[in-house]
Formats: sequence, structure tokens, C-alpha cells
Amino acid sequence: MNMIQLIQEAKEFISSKTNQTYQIGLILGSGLGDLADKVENKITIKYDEVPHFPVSTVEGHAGQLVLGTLAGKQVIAMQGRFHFYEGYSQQDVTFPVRVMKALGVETVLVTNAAGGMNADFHAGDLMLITDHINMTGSNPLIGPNFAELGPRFPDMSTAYTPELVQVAKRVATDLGVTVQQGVYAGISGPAYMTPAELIMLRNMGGDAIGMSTVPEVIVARHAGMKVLGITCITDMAIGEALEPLTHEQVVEVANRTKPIFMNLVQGILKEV
Ligand code: R1P
Repeated sequence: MNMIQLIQEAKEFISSKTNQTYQIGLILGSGLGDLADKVENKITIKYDEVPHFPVSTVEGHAGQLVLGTLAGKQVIAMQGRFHFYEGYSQQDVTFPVRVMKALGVETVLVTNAAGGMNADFHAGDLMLITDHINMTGSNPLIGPNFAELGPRFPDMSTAYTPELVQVAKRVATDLGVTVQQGVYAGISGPAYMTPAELIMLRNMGGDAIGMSTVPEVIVARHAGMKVLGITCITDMAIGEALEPLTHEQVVEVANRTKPIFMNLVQGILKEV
């Protein structure tokens, strides 16, 4: 079965559970999944029910699709995502993005927990992603290109839709929420970075560092979808002053930031 057929089967399965159409896809990062609990008139589909979907293996990632209404918009939320380091290929990791597109989604809101490399940031800050650096060592578009899904050589000059960044900034101001802006450096993980690696990534222009998002955004842009990215800075990853870190800490800080995050995302959804 080729990629088009796999997408079609997953799409048909999800379509069989709902007669609604969906405009916005939400990918919820570590510790941020509870936003899906706010979805109204919801239909929940476990990843292991959907043909060809991987399953979530990381703590803080519930592993289900939640479809319904959030802030007046029809959304498909991924309560938990897949990561390259789980052993999935980048094609597998990004498969749900392609299924979202097949279901009619035109805008994807990608969220994550990440370390802050910009010394002006603090743990608990939210950062609007303006660009990324792919340091995963791979790319989800490697392999045969299906013209139906997008071009062989997709443009990445505006990977994160500038108009959406502006909308998010305006909404944040209206809500009185302070947001940072910056470049997300995406690595494969699962090991956190060494001090020397963090100094290198900071010098390359990264403001935040994480192990997701980049493959999803590449596939979303390949498919011509608009993208907004929001990072929750869960720890400070400053090379010269790096402190030991655990995933429990990451989830804990993301959980603490969740009320502001949920408020901001719902405010943005109303405006897009
Ligand atoms: C590390 O603590 C985990 O948290 C982040 C990293 O990418 C990694 O998976 O998760 P999300 O990017 O899925 O939010």
C-alpha cells in the first residue's frame, strides 16, 4: 500500500465516526494535552483504533484524537504526539498531519514543551515560533514524492505563517499575556543536550530546543497548510549554566503554565 492509500484508509475510518468537517488541527505537546478536555461535543478516537496510526509511548501524551468544537472552531486535536526518538520514522511521526489535511484541515497549531536557550527567557514563558532549525538529521519528505500531497521541493521561507504570528501577538496583548518569539531548534533526542551542544545551537540562532514539531511543520507546509507554533519554555537550557533535567520536570512546568496556554490558544482560535 502506498502513502496515499494509507492516508485514505485512516481518513475514511475517522470520517466514519463523524459527519462534521474540521478547519483546525491542534497538536498538543508534553504536559499540554488537557486543552483537548475543553473541546465540546467531542468524539474521542484512540490512536490504536485508527488504521496505520502509530501509538504514543511518552509520558504526558494521552494518545488519542479529540474532535469537536473549541472556541467556536471545529478542531481535530492530537492529545499526544509521536516523536522520532520513539523509533518511528519521520513519515510515521507526521502521518496524522497528512490525515488531518485529507480531512480538510487547512491550519495546524503545533505546540510543544522545550528548553529555553535565549537568556532573556524564563521557565514558564510561552514562545511564538517564528522559524525553526532542523537538527534531527533527517526529513519526513525523504523518499518518493507524491504530487497529490505536495511538491518535491517545498518552499520553507515562511514555515510559520507570519499572519498567524501577528494574530497570536495581538491576542496575547489583549489577554495581557506576555509572549516571547523565537527560533525552535529541533533535535532527534531522546538525550537532552550537553552544554557544548547547547552553546552550538544557541550560536546557530536557536532560542528554544526540543525533540518534536520540525517534522510536523515540514509536512504541514509541504501540504500547503498554514502553521502556528507555540512553545512552552519548561526549563532553561543555557550551555554555560546547564542544570540537570528530567522529563518529570518538563511535564510539571508545562502543567503549571497550562492555564495561560489554554487561555491564549482559545483566544487565538476565536480569531483565525
Ligand atoms: C522531553 O522532556 C520531551 O518533551 C518535549 C520534547 O520534545 C521531548 O519529547 O515534548 P514535546 O515536544 O512533545 O512537547
